[in-house]
Amino acid sequence: MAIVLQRKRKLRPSNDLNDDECKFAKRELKWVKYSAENLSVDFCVFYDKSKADYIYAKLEEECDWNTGKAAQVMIFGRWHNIPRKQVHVYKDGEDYIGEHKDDEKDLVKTSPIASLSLGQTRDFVLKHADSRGKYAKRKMEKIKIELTHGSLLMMNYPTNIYWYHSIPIRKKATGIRINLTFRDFVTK
Ligand SMILES: O=C(O)CCC(=O)C(=O)O
Repeated sequence: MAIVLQRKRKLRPSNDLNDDECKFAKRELKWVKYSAENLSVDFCVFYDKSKADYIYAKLEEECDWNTGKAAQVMIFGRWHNIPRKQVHVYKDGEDYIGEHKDDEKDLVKTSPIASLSLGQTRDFVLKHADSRGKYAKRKMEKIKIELTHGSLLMMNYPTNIYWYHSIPIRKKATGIRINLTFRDFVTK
């Protein structure tokens, strides 16, 4: 699972958008809101199928996929495994991420965490900390969101403080899924 991608070419600066890109950036998105106790998640189809297909193909064509040491980065003196933190490739439904909260020391806790999905649809499951495991303090409904090809999920503050998230095993999911996660880190 979990392989880093590195672009072979440089990205253009974000203020260098052509007319089509400006139109795309300004278009209306149909957001769906998920709310529960201390949970706020926004979800939308960000790229239609043809755009999502195009980006998926570009990622496959233009990126080198690394593993091991080559897939790590040093942040504030600590080695981070980029695959776990930023880019995930799930080769099929056997690849998964267990229940966790994002706990990077330098994460700006109040910033949303944005997660873009490409390829195989997978479930994203949110569970309140109080409702986990054998010694759960109380019963709370878990929340399941289908992360479809081209979709964008925004996990807003304070969701990540109170809720665990995971991508569970789905044996029937046979395709590859690429996930790009965007987080805001404190810079010194
Ligand atoms: O693949 C995903 O959508 C979730 C990734 C994730 O849980 C994480 O980066 O902490």
